Parts: sequence; C-alpha cells; structure tokens
Amino acid sequence: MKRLIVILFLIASISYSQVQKISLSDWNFKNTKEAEWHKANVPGTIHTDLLENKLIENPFYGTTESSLQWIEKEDWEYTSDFNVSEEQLKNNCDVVFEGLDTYADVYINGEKLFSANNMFRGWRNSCKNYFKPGKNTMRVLFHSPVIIEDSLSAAFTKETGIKEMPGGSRVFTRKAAYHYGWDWSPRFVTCGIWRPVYLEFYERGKIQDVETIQNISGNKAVITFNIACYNPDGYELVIFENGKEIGKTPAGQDRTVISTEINNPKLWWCNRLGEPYLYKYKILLRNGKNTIDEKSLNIGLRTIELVQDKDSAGVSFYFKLNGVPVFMKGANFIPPDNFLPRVTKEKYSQLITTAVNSNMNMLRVWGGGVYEDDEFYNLCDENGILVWQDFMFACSMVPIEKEFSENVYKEAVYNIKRLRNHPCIALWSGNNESDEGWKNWGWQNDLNETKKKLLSGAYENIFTNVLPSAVSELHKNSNYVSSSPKIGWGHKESLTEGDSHYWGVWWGMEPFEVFNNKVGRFMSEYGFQGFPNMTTLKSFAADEELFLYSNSLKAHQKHPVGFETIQKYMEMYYKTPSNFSAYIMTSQRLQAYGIKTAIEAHRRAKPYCMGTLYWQFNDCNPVISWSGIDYYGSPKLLQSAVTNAFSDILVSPVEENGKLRVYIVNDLLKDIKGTLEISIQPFNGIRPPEKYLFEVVVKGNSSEIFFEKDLTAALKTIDRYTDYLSAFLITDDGKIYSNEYYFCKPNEIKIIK
Ligand code: BMA
Repeated sequence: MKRLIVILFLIASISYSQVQKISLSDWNFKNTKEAEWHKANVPGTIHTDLLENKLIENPFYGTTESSLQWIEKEDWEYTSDFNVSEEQLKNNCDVVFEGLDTYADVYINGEKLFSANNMFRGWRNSCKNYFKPGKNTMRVLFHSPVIIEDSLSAAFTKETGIKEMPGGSRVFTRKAAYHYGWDWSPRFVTCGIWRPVYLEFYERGKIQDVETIQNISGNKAVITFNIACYNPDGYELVIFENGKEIGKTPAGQDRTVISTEINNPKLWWCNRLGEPYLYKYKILLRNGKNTIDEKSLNIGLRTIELVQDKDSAGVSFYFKLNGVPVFMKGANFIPPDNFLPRVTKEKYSQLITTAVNSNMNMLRVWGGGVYEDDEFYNLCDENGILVWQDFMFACSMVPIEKEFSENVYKEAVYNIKRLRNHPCIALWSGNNESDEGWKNWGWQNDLNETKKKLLSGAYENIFTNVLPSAVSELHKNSNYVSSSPKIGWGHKESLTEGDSHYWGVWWGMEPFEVFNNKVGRFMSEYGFQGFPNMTTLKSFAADEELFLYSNSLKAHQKHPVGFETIQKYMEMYYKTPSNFSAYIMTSQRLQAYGIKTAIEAHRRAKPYCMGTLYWQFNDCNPVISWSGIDYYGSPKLLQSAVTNAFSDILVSPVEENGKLRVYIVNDLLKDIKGTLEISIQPFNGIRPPEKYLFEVVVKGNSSEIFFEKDLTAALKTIDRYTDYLSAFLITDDGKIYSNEYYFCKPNEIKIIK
C-alpha cells in the first residue's frame, strides 16, 4: 500500500512540462547481409555484442585478434522498438546520441533522421514529426569505416597525386586512432552506439547549455553563468550555491547572464598542494513551483596559466596554478579499454585513485584515444588531478577538404562545451606528434613543393586556426598549444624550449643514464616497457604458451622490436634470468629503474624543467607495454617506483659534473626543516659507514644541492661495486624521506667481495 502511494505521488508530481528523459536500452543487431537478429547491449560495440552472443571468441585471447579482422569490413545494423504515448507526442522531442562510432544512418519508422560521421561528437535531433502513437522503431545502420576511408583515400590520391596521407587512410575518419592498432593496442576497428542514447520530451522550456566564467582577484571571486535556454514562456532561472538560493531572474529566450560574488573564496588546488574544493551549484528553470529543467555544476575556483616565456636558455613551459608555478607529476592516459562502453565508473575511479595515491597532479589524455567520459573529468575535479587534454589527432597529417575541417570544428565545439566547466582542464593541445612527424619522420620525402603546401596548409588550418579559435571563443582563460611535443627529440632545441617527448631511451637504444642529461623544460613523454604480472599474462596465454616469442606473447607485444629492446637493456643492467617468471619480474625492475632515473633527473632540474609525464599510465588490453598499471588494474613495480619518485619531497643523490651530490627537491609550497643523514657504506658491513649529518632548511617549491663532494676524491675511499649511499631526510614534523644510490649498474654490484 505504502509503495502504491509513493508511485501515485510520483506520477502526480511528473507534470508534462518537465523535461522527460527516456533511455533507449532494448536493442537487437545483425550483419546487414544476414537475416538473424541477436540481442545487443547499448551502449556497446559490435565486438562486445558478438562476444556476448558467443558468435566470436574473446578478442584478447591468444592470437584471436587476427581472426576477427573481418568484422571491420561488414555493415551492421541495430534496431530498437519503443512506445510513445499520445500525451508525449504533444511535446517537443529530441533523440540524443551521446556517441556513434562512426559512420551511421539513423532511421525512425523507416524514415531517415540524420547521418553521423564523427565518433567524438554527440548528436541531438528533433524527432517529434517522425513518431506515431504506440510502437515506434529506431534503426541505426553502421557502414564499414575501412571501406569508406579507403575510398576517401583513393579519391585524395587521385585528386592530389599524393600516394598516401601520412598516418594512412584511418585519418579520413574521425574515430579513435588506437582502434586501428598501436604499439600497445590490437587492431579492432569496431562500431556501435558507444555512448548513451535517449529521447528527451520537453514542452515549454529546457536548459540547453551553461558556460561559467570565473574572475578571481584579491579575496573576491565572481562567477558568471552564461545560460542558454529554450524558453518561449519566459520562465525564471534560480541558482543555488551549496544548497542555498543565491539568485533568481527571468530567463531570456536565448541567453541569460547571472553573476555571483564570493568573498574569501576557497580555491581549488591540485593533489598534494591543497584541497580541490568544489562549490556546488544547481540551476533550475522554474514555472512557479514547478521545476521544468535543472542542471548541476561543480565549480572549482582557480586560475591556470601556461607560461611560455623566452629566457636565457630558450622558452619556458610551465603551469601557474593560482599564481604559483607548480611542477607537474603524472603520466599519459590512454583509453582504458579497446571496447569503451565497458569502462565503468568503478574502473575510472580505480584509475584516478591510483593517480592520486601515486602522488600525481596531472594526466595527459593522449590524442590517439578519445575525449573521455564526463565521469573521468568529474573524478579529476574531485581529486585535484589536472588534465592536459589533447584534441584527438595523433601521428598524422589531416585531410584537405572543407567538410573535414567543418566536422572537426563541430567536434571541438561539442567537446569544449562539454568540458569547459571542469576546473581540472589545464591545457588543450592540438595533436600528438603530428608536427614532429611532418618535420622529422620523412613524410615530406616524396612530395614536391605544391604537395607539401597542400598538406601543411590543411595542417595549419586545423591546428593554428580551427582549434585555437574554438578554444578562445568557447573556453575563456584557457591554454592551447598546437602540438605535443613542440620540437622533436632529435633536435637540441627540444631540450631548451616547449614540451619534450624524449625517446632516445627505448626508441634510440640509449642507456638510462642519458636521462640525466636530456632534460627539457617539460617532459611530456618518455618511457620504457615492462611485462605485466603473470596472472595478466595467463588471461591471454595458455600455460604452454608462457614463454618469450610464443605465438600468444608475440600477439601481445605490439612494438616491432619490443622483446629485443627489453632484452638489450636487461643485458645492460641486470642478469638475464632463464626462468620465465623471473624474467617478467626483472623486466619490471628494469622498467622501474629506468623511469625512476628519468623522474629524479627531471625533478632535480626544477625550475628549468617543470613537469614530468611518463608514457604510459594504463592499458586498453592485456599487453606488454610501457604502462605502470595493466589492463586489469594490477600494478607493475613501476607504480611503486613512481609513487616514491613523485613524493612531495625527494632526496636525490647523483654523480654529475665530476661531483657526488645529494639534492633535495621540495614541491610543497612551504619551507621544510629537518636533518639530512647521508651514509656511504659497503653492503657487507666490513667497514664502518662514512656518515654526514646536516641540519637543513629546504625552501618551498625548490630544488637544491645539500651535499657535494669532489668525485675523484670521494672515489679514493668508495668502492663502486661494493659500496652504496643512503640518504635520509628526517623532517622536524617527523616525516622520513629516503633514497639509495649505487655507484655502478645493478648487475655490477658485488654484495660480497
Ligand atoms: C609515444 C606516443 C605513442 C606511442 C609511444 C610509445 O610517442 O605518442 O604514439 O605509443 O610513444 O612508442
């Protein structure tokens, strides 16, 4: 009875003037060439639907990937039946697809509503006139992306005489680049309704979009809400701040601007530097007591400025958060699955929690993936993780057609509007390594001047015109760079100006020690592979396949010479075990050792260098890759190594310029007092340690040398192979930061002489 009353109350309180959102979740799918329909999951992908229906094997298992390549060449269709009432039909109705991957025609009751051609855009279309009372049918027809892009590519070659677009024919489709395979991803060119789809019925009002602009000066902050509504009857807008009504105004037909002032605002800070405080706002569109529509927003008050100033060394690259230069510590984030609708809120939460616990304050959403789901950015807001957001372009040039750049503009508008109110967004970046590719990877070799001009013109248009104009128009006070890195790693300027991807280690086969010298202004990529843990390997390889170069392992090593590279470095630094599980652990030790070396070098070089983001944070499939946490969330040794190397205070011993030095890097904004204890001693304890004790004051936001000894003199008493150095900073408030230093490579250490 009680339940019945509640239901009756609910029905009574839903007046039709309210915006009604109805998810379409009951779908079937089939290959267009076949007759049989199967149950589909929406949001979903064709691969996961085929898997759920047991029509294919697990795409990640063994060598299955190669046998599933036929899927990308087929056309697939999805249908859903749903009811619409006479009552609902009196209202306006939009059908909203938050994501369609990629070339899709959408029909209602046999009539075409629209066609989609961009995975990164959401699609809203008025559909009232397509509906009838009772049963209605929605049909979505997905065309094979590879067939379309191959024909676009052939037309491009015919028109321009250019053999191939740098990046290949995938570049003609606005779809996640890693779907086509990457050096850590299998190739699954999937399709599907990958984000939620729903109907929205509304009668006489709707909040369409809210832009917030903040102005913080002194101890006052002003937030301006720029609200777009459909509002033919002039309903009022009411704003609540942390649950309290703070303003009310009749809403305009089109735009309404409301401002609110906050005295002594609590600022939003990144992880480890303060609280990522969020003011909670709710905006209601109201007709008397009836709420017609509402929007919730969490606003973090902060300023974020990318400083690129000429200086005596070159050009700086650092972020000022709330006016303070902040050293960025983090990694490159890739999509957490090949099949994106499987990425749950829990998965995002696990990843962001790892970032927070690893002392990170920034993640770079890399341009060959996707603009992540809202949930990712909400978690970054709540946890103080700043986001370097690439636009979705990686390692390619771009098509020359006007339609392409118009499509990109619409994609930029959609995503900037979706993300601009998040305090976590620190930077918009045009692309990943396309500028570097154009200048350094031989893409221009076979091109005459006219062809070069054609391609560079299209590039310039997108990255120095279309995208930055969209950013400056729609996201006030934000930052934009056209490409990451600014200059390729083969050029010396890559270490003196802008951000840098340093791949001399790994791709260039240079030893880890080179990380100590190749330090740029902001290290936005560098990395080294490590095998995932045994349970992860066992998830795709049968026991008898658990050895190097087995078919299953080869299918999960996507780098052309990945195994060989790991092996060469292992021989440089460790004893190569013959036992497979010991080999895996040694590869993880090797990876951790290399990346620790890099991070410490970058941090010691502060403020010359002001950021370090290693490649790569996570995985999209169980694979041998550069990640610190694997597809299942299982950490490699790298993750604990970076947690230590990213700690607020780092004690870092090093041999440099003929000296033995111990640095202390303090990323906190306050001075730290304590005792620095250094001891140099043999592993076997046959000699008493050489000890040094200093009272130290480590200035806030600094990196300084606190111990220095001439190396030749020091080596008179130190034996490189049997001795090690340990350094402890014991702060006056009782915290301990420590590090160890070996005077030789790990495989040269002699514990007992
Ligand atoms: C970087 C990235 C990716 C790649 C990684 C490892 O340059 O931008 O393109 O996966 O190197 O090779």
